[in-house]
Amino acid sequence: MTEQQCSEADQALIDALRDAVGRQAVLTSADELQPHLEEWRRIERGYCVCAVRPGSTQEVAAVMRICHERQVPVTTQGGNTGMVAGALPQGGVVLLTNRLATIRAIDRDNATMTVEAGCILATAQAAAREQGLLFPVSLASEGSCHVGGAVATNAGGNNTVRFGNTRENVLGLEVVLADGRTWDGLRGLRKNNTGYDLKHLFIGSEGTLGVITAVVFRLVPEPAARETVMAACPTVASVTTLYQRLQKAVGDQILAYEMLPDAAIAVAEHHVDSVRSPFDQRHPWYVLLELSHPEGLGDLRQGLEGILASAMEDGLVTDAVVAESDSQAAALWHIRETVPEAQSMGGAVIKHDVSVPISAIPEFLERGTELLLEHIPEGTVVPFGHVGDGNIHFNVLQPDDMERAAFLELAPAVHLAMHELTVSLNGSFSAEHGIGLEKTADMSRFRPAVELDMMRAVKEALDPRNIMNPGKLLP
Ligand code: FAD
Ligand code: 2HG
Ligand code: ZN
Repeated sequence: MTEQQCSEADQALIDALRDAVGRQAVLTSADELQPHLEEWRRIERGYCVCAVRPGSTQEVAAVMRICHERQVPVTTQGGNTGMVAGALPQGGVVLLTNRLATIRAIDRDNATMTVEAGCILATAQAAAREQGLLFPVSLASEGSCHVGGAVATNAGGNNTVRFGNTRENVLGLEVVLADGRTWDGLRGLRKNNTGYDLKHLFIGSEGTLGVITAVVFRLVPEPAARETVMAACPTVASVTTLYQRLQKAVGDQILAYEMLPDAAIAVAEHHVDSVRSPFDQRHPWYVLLELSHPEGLGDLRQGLEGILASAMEDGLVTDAVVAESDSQAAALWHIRETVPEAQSMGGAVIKHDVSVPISAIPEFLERGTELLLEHIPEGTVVPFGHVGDGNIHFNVLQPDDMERAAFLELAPAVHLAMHELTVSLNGSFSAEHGIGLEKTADMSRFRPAVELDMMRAVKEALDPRNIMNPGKLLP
């Protein structure tokens, strides 16, 4: 393994970091650094002097003191599953959280869990489950993203309709500030009105204000009964109308309400052997919905069958598959969870993570699809995702007969048009993935000056030397 060429200042930085966290915990070779300089989408690339892997909050504090003193940028990286290149360093030090992975405590009676930032999300979920509790945040990337990354991006995911975004599930944080001081805010309280609620500044801050080292999450009782259904729907309007009916009938039992167009299932089937549509015929749209109840199954199944029967009578649903076992439910979820990866298997993807009021979804889907096809007539439009939150991943896939570079060159104009449409419908140009490196220009374009001023004032107060993930989030 070859060391990168580096300046005297860089070498001094590396030596200081090695003294602080140990030689093994400072990575400098090109081979070791490579995975941390690439992103999941394989579009942007990063660069850095070195990566550090601190093994404790104290070591994170030591790293920050060194970088603060020398005014060296620090980019915190968790599972590196982010979709907006937020975790890609643009120089300086990459701070990896994967050695901070301990579950410090589970308080069953308080229904809370204190967990270090580098713990894989699925590991935290499994630990909660062992105690009969449910960790409410769930994403397709949960097998590799970290809880710290989920907090830093305020990740949404599949259970948001019931439990909110990650923010709504965080009770306390431990954060190392830019200057190396540690804030211990690890409280497991549901009520605490003692001045500004500082944790909210760090949730969704994408590593621009501090390094989150540990989190207290609220947990909820593990539901005793779950029902998973895939329903085929003729139109987008039928998808949203079915949602309204479910809300009225079983509102707080809806755990997930996801939408897939036929193109999404076709792409997943094409690229992934284990994916198969559960229907004999193709349908334009599908809903994957999950209901859950803390107690028995009886009423839940009965209620669901009644809703589905009347939806079929009214033409909102043309076919439906109700999972009869956990493995059937898992197979239905497998289809949904495979879509992000399958899309990328056929080439590049121009992504839009956007949200509009649920009432605007049918119009948005129609106009958004037209708009994408105007720009890329041969593209496959794949609008899917968390329709119950109004959050659509309005993606378009690279056509077979178009070069990757030519396709990606179209991205800025396509993004602008799609984001303008979204904002004109009172929507958001970033529903759940954040801003990162990708959407800073949209921040200037779409967020009012007064909001940007307030954000800059917060940034200046907490990171006066601008070393925390510079170039991300704020234009
Ligand atoms: P990273 O990608 O490593 O980092 C993301 C950002 O957070 C960066 O700005 C980074 O600097 C910052 N950061 C990371 N850790 C810390 C920390 N400890 N302290 C301070 N800052 C930190 N997102 C959703 O919201 N909903 C989804 O449904 C969803 N599904 C996904 C499915 C797939 C297949 C993939 C690949 C991604 C998906 N994502 C989704 C995006 C991504 O997984 C989430 O944003 C996730 O929460 C990021 O976690 P991570 O640990 O990978 O963070
Ligand atoms: C999901 O919901 C993710 O699966 C990824 O947010 C979205 O692939 C995408 O665009
Ligand atoms: Zn999503």
